[in-house]
Amino acid sequence: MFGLMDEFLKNDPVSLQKDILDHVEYTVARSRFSFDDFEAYQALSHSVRDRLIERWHDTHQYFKKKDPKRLYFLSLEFLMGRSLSNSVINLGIRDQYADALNQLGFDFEVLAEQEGDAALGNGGLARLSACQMDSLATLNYPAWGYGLRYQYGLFRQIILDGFQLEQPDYWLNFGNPWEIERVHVSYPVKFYGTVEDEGLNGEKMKVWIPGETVEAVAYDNPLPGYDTRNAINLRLWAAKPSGQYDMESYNTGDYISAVVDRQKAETISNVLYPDDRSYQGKELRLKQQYFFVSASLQDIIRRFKDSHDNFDDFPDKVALQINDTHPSIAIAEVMRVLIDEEHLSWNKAWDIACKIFSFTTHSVQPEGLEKIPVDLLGNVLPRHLQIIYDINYNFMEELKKKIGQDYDRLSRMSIIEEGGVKSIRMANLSIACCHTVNGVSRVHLELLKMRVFKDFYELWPQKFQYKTNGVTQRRWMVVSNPNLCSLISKWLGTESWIRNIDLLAGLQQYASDPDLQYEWEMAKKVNKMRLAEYIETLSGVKVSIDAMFDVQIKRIHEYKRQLLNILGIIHRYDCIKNMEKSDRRRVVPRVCIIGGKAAPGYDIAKKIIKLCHAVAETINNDADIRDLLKLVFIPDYNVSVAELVIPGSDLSQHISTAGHEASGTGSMKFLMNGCLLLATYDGATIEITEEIGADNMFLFGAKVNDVPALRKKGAELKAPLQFARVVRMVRDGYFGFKDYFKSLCDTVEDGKDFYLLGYDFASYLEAQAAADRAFVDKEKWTRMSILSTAGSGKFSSDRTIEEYAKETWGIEPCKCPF
Ligand code: 26Q
Repeated sequence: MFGLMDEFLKNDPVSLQKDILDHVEYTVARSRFSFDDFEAYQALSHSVRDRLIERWHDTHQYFKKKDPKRLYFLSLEFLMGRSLSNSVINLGIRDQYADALNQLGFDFEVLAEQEGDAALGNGGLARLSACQMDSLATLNYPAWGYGLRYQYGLFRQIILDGFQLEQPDYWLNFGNPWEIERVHVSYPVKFYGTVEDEGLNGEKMKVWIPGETVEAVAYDNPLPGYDTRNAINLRLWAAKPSGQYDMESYNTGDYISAVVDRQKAETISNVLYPDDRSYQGKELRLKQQYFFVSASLQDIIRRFKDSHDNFDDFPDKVALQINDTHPSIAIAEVMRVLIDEEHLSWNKAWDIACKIFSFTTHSVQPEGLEKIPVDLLGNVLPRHLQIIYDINYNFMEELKKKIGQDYDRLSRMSIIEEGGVKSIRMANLSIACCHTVNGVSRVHLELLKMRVFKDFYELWPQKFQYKTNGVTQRRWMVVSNPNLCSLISKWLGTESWIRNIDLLAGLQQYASDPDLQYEWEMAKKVNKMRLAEYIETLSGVKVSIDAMFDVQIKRIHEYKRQLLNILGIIHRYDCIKNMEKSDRRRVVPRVCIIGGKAAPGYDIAKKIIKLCHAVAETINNDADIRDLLKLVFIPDYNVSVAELVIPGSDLSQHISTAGHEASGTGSMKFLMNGCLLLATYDGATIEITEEIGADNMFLFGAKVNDVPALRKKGAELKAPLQFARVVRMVRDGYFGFKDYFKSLCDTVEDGKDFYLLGYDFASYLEAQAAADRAFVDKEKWTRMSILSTAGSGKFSSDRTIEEYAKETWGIEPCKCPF
């Protein structure tokens, strides 16, 4: 199988050039004597893709031969961003391509900028899936990702007069060289219809007679590991009209409407739902969930049956990971397939389901948990509803044996929620079946145990675990911050940290070394210049790179408290305005940078964006303030914007109300890049503090366990005067739009301030003042920065994936020989 080794594509500059030019001519269909940057990018990508496909084929043949237990990672969202740079770095051929392109008169970096982002996800959860896929490939795990190939990714954010507008992200417009359409890998997915009782060999059987069939077609996205031959697959499904026609409507002559109806099938994979955790019970969303789950399971079972004929072996060969509850209909689908199609007994099927599924939850609020109205589920997936009822019946019987007739607790734990709209609680279904329920940070698990899933924890304590999130250093350091990386490799004397991140700890011993400090500051300066140019092109605001770049980039949400940040900026502005001119010399200049999208239906979040622009308008145009303070909003925040902004930041803010951020992963990216954190004790920040020491961060605010008591105090909890003053400035129309901002100001009034902005304000300002003091002491700041990078090792997704592999999935590496 590997005898063809010497026929592999060659990677010397001459072969690469020939390859690129051939793609210009035959793939892009342009003349090799005349093509622009975009065409060059297309040809280049196809050339890289050829190399990817080679490894991907070998990996899959090898997996087939070895037949290890495989992990199937089911997620409705993957936020992959761009692929070019990441691919050539992981394949180890970036420099060769850069040389080849140079000789053709092109710059690799310029071509890489031509690529659009694949934004098939919302935020943290989706980018986490992408980081974990990179680690799975790099660590040689036999894993597959499964998801949906949306035609429209997360909306594009346009800012008009400071207001957010959403525009569709038709990302496939110019083709996507990173995917391989597999027209022959397709499965029918069924919806609607009825369930009938039938007798088979004297046994009663349920038969689902569906009302609609849609075809799922596979699009494969090869994902290369770093420094390995392994390349794994992310298989995304697209909906196509089914090959099975409704002959009747054709024959009755209604040809046009029959074709139009068939075409409607495609809407299933059309558009990604923006993250609105309270937006539930939509039919299309349920169809998306089932569509990708059904196709993936058909694919997984077909692969299993290729080499096995007994389902007893299934749990030894298959681990299914459910990324949040979004794919949890898979549990009912596995039961349906095993019972109705494979004719296993209920008990056998349930035993298998309980052994193969594991579940990770990413939320902290019980009200954020997914519910599907029974009527909706019964209509779209009638057989699944029956199965869920049966699962619940068995679960309730088992529970009664353990806890007796405690009806309150039984009804809290039931998979079925009675009441106004009778619904299926997808989290309860997931916990009832999965062998493991993982939280995403240590404190998140505590919250799950003590609050969100308390009843379940008491019943099955052993199911509940946590795996602190991590991010991949390949993308978040090597791709996005090459200056810093070459510096690190030089000082460590090795590049091995790219695969073994614990080696970064070796930087600690040099943290005070003046030579490293100098080089470290220079690397930061270059990144700040790049960011400053970007800001100027975007917003016309000129910023000084001597100022502290203070950044908060993430989805806009009340609990993430961008409003606290903006109110802090208003306070800073107000202080400068009221200072004697001579005192202004002591002010540490700041460039405050905010970026993020608000869910289209989330009013308050949209007002926060507008307030940011209104405040920026006032401050940036106040001649009195000059370079002492600037505020810029970066529009259309996405993965590639993050890659540019993070390396150029000095300070980053992670200031959620304690107990609300399950983990947070942005903080880890900043940490790796030597940006200091200004943060609350929430999510993974608590663990970051343990790794790098509280004195290397700026921490503030109420702790997780303080929050419930503080909330109880209500209006008794008086916000400090400084807070009242800045809120009053907004209320009184200092920044205009007085009426529009009223409801936003109302959310932080005494007694209504659910996210405790008023309570945390004073300590927030203190933390900011500490950051100012540290920044003017360059030696101290740079040492803190080096120690941040040096202490970031724990937050690599490589560590997270090793833990999942050993403790949850039970999979072993399967390394394809070179
Ligand atoms: C639900 C119903 C309908 C439509 C959309 C949704 C939906 C979509 C996305 C609900 C939630 C999400 C995303 C959640 C998310 O990103 N959570 C974040 O996960 C990160 C990775 O674990 C954590 O670091 C963050 O703390 C957590 O907020």
